Amino acid sequence: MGKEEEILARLRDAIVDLDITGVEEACKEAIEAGVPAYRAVEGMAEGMRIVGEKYERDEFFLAELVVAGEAMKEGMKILEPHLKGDKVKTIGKVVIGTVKGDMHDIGKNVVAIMLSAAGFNVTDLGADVPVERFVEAVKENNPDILGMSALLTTTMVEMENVIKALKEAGLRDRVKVIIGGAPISQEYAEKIGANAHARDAAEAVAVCKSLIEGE
Ligand code: B1M
Repeated sequence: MGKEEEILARLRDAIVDLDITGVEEACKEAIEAGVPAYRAVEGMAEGMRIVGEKYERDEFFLAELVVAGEAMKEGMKILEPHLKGDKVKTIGKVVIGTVKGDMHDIGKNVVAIMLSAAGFNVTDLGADVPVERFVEAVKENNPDILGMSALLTTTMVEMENVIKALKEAGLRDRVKVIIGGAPISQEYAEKIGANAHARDAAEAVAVCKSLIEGE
């Protein structure tokens, strides 16, 4: 196993072991070894996927999900400065948030950081964002793109509610809508009338760039 693979495997395992100090150490080591910060994010995300599987098998409970979430957030604090580019030119404006009823913000944060690094001006509304707040933010900020994240099958329906509310407010034609999160598919995006869907942060950046270019 190469050095990079070894560090990424350690990052993944530290997340699964709920070892916050281990995550921090492996993130620092990744940076020192010249591993691209985004690869380190992916290493942690792989750990989170395994944590989710353990939760489904009743090997982990809510307390473990909370600690795993904290561990990833601590790791992100170390990686974030290395994900940021030194772009001076803004290529577009994005408003992003996790939908109402949904507290999962780690993936949304990764997407927001990667979009900023790519040169987008990002307004992050946070998690548990009500429909009205998304609509208000589109009115106030006049973004090129509205991004919504959902990790729960019970909250993804909120995305459709936001799109309906944008239509009712006469704002739908002013903004492109991209959605993402573990339960979201391309079919779902088409069904609710979103412009696009992305499976991960790297794809979100590519898709947002193409939405801007297609304007
Ligand atoms: Co929760 N949780 N959780 N959880 N949690 C999941 C999502 C779950 C799949 C676990 C499982 O059962 N396997 C399951 C959902 C089942 C379902 O609906 N189908 C679940 C559940 C059930 C719950 C609770 C209901 C548990 C309970 O209370 N009994 C509860 C709900 C709380 C709520 O929101 N109302 C709950 C709570 C939590 C914590 C708060 C403890 C914690 C979140 C901490 C936080 O975010 N601040 C947590 C965690 C950590 C997880 C798992 C383990 C990991 C999620 C994560 O951060 N992944 C998760 C299991 C899993 O996803 N496999 C699980 C890492 C992150 C980098 O990836 O978020 O997928 P992800 O983001 C990716 C892509 O999805 C994509 O790009 C990101 C980066 O590459 N993406 C976008 C995301 N948003 C995008 C937007 C875009 C484009 C791409 O455009 C705008």
